Order: sequence, then C-alpha cells, then structure tokens
Amino acid sequence: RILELDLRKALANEEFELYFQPLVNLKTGRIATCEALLRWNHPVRGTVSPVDIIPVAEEMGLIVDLGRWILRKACMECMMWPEQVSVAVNFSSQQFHQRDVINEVRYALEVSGLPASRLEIEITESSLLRNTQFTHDALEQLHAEGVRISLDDFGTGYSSLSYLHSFPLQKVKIDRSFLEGIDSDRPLTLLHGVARLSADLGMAVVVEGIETNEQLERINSEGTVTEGQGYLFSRPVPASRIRQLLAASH
Ligand code: G
Ligand code: G
Ligand code: NA
Ligand code: MN
Repeated sequence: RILELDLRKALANEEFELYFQPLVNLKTGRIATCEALLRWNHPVRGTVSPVDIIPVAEEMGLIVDLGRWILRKACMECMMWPEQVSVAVNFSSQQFHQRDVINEVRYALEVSGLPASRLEIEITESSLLRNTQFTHDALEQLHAEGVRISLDDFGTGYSSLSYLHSFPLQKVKIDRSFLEGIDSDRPLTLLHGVARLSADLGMAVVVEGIETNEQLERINSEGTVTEGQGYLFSRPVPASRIRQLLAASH
C-alpha cells in the first residue's frame, strides 16, 4: 500500500506525469480529443497506476491538490495542440464536493489561456450518485461556463437511464465491457441500443476499448457512434508523443 507521505512528496517533487490517449472522430479519422491519464514515476516502484493512486489520494484528502495539478497541467498541454483538439480530464467525485470547483476550473482556464470549449470533464456514473443535488448544481455551472461534461464508463454503474437527461451531459463514453464477445457473431444489440439512445438525446457517443479493425467496422455499421478510443488508435502515451500524433493527424 502506498504511503501517504510518498504521495505528498510526489506532488511536491513533480513525480507525476500526464499521459494522453486520443479519442478519434470516426467520420474524419482525426483526433478530436485527448484524455489525460495520470501516471506516477515512483523512484523505487516504477510506474504506479492511477487505480492505486486516486483512491488513496481521496482518502487522505490530497485529491483536491492533485486534481488541481492534473487540471492545470492538462489545460497547459492542450494549448500546445491544434486548436480543434480538446482535452478530457477525469474528475473524482470528491472534487465536486469542494465548494469552489467552479473557481478551480476557471482558474485553470485562465492561467493556461485555454478556451472553456476545449475542456471536457469526465465523470463516472458513481460520482453522479453521490451527493446528487450538489453534483448537479456544480455540473450546471460548469456547463454554463462552456465546459463539456462527459459521462465516463457508461453502463458499468448503477445509475438509471434517467441520469442521461437529468444531468447536463454532452458526451457519453460507452464502457469497453460492451465490446466483450464482439468477436463472436453475437450482434452488438446492447451497444447499439445505448448509442442510439444517447444520440437521440443529443449527446456525442464514444465507444471505449476498441482494439481491432473488426470491432471498429461493427461499431461503424450503425453510424450512431461519433468517436472511438482504444489501443487500435493508440495506447495512452507521453505528452511528447501525443504532440507527434496530433501533428500527423492534423
Ligand atoms: O490509465 P489507466 O488505464 O491506468 O487508468 C485507470 C483508471 O484511472 C481509469 O478509470 C481512469 O479514469 C482513472 N484515472 C486516470 N487518470 C485519472 C485522473 O487524472 N483523475 C482521476 N480521477 N482518475 C484518473
Ligand atoms: O476509466 P477510464 O475510461 O478513464 O479508463 C481509461 C483507461 O482504459 C486507459 O487509461 C487505458 O489504460 C485503458 N484502455 C484504453 N484503451 C483500451 C483498450 O483498447 N483496451 C483496454 N483493455 N484498455 C484500454
Ligand atoms: Na476516463
Ligand atoms: Mn472510461
């Protein structure tokens, strides 16, 4: 288990790094958005996964400071990209519990110079379930600010479909578990159903975890999915590499 002290030191010592993974527009084949994914280059343990970092940071109350670092870093990196490209930043539910989440976002945009329209905030279904009214109000404010809200890992939580229209969401990311069994002949009924529903509600639809061309073809067959993300396009890569990919894509 990661020592709390280690995590605090890591933030001070700049041991964290952001990797980026592209979300590709399936019509144009171009990178539309890059998702920031946290990595920790631990001096002894090597690369530590966010799965091991985020829950500990939440427990020890470091998520606000860490979240602030991630958000600013991501916005600053996005400024280096072609202006049609957005950055997506994962928010933990606890980041919505701080009263000044709006100011955090405003400040990150201000210091980086990034327009709000180029920032996407990814939230999970489970964070919508916690402190619903509070989260709802925060999301409304962020939306009013011009930031896009994206529902991550959709279909893995316990939220009802009514969440899709009771929160201001502009994008739905269908979890990669919907692709399980896709290599058999089983029709993608569930995936296409969820995609259609989201599209009918006016949201952009992303399918996560696309690994093969066969999967991509079957996803494209209905034309409702707007963006794809997965190893087929690119694994999460360091900032320097994503700049190269963007230069080649734009
Ligand atoms: O990149 P990787 O597959 O290791 O990410 C694992 C999980 O950690 C994913 O669910 C991802 O959303 C989450 N995660 C990655 N980076 C961040 C981050 O910056 N903030 C939060 N809250 N979660 C993150
Ligand atoms: O929970 P979230 O969607 O934020 O998790 C994103 C993580 O999913 C990435 O950090 C990456 O490690 C993982 N991921 C991205 N694309 C693929 C893929 O095509 N296959 C698999 N198995 N994992 C992926
Ligand atoms: Na995400
Ligand atoms: Mn996801």
